[in-house]
Amino acid sequence: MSSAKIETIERFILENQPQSAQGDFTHLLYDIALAAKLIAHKMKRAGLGEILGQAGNVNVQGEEQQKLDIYADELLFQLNDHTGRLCALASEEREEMMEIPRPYQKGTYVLVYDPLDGSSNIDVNVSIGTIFGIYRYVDWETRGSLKDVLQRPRDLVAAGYILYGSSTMFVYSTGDGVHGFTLEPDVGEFLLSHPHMRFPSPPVYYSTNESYYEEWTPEAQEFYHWLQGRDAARDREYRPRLSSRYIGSLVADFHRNLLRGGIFMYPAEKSKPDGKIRLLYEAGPLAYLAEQAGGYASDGAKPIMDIKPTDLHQRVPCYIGNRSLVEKAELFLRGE
Ligand code: P6P
Repeated sequence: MSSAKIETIERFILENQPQSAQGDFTHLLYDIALAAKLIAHKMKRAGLGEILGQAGNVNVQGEEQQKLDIYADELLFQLNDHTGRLCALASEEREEMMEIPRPYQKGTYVLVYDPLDGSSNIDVNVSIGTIFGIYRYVDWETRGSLKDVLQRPRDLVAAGYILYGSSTMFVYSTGDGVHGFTLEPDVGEFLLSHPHMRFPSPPVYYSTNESYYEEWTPEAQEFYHWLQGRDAARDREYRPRLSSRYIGSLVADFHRNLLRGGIFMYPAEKSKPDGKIRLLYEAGPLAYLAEQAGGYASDGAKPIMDIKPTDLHQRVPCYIGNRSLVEKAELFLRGE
């Protein structure tokens, strides 16, 4: 038997919660871990719809057939709307922010989330993920407002993701490092498997959808050439030998790069000057994790952590991973 101690996520959260956290914070993380288990359970059967003979939109259990991302979104809301821990929620699946319905009590935290990022990959059995961030409320005047939601990633008190892959992993930080837990499905517990995760060096991968190359700025194209190790006349200094890995699922690409070292980039494009990745519930929480893991996240010019959202669904160009690679991207994008 290994000497490593068995640590469940519940016990780890309790033993490592920030001093400033009250019980609500701890239970909020528990609730997200519960949502993760329920989504993972549902995910395993995602491809069985046809085989189980679902008639129309009613499946073999007689449940209303729901798209998985709608299911995940509803679940995260329903687990949190009545607990008195939150004052507002914002989801990739919902146009507007969600207030806590009366008569439920308003809480002091805000939950922002992408319930199932990359859900188009479900049909092809590629790993997908849930991304979340937790803020403290800032608007003392109301029961929850956009002011509480539209905060800089730097002001997050916690962030994390769940990766539904060959195994289900829960990775999060409350500001004291990044820690990964793997679901033991037979027991239904997330067990500590990756304590103190940090981007290893030298990095091994770069992740980008190079089919958009012609849409990128010349500076982004030059950085891409550097990543590929192509001869950039003005820059012969040492560069790491990198392999290209991109599966079109942000959480999976980010997670692999966190474990092996690398950079994910989704640059600005002529037709999409803010790129594709959403600031509030994708780039922001992952930027928080990246910095907690010794990495860095930039929009190409400045830290994503310092960008105050002006809109719930605002997009941002995204370079995230090993600090050395992201800072190099900034250098190229400044034209230096
Ligand atoms: P593209 C999924 O739709 C997503 O938001 C991220 O998970 C992923 O990194 C990106 O879009 C993929 O975008 O344009 O390469 O298909």
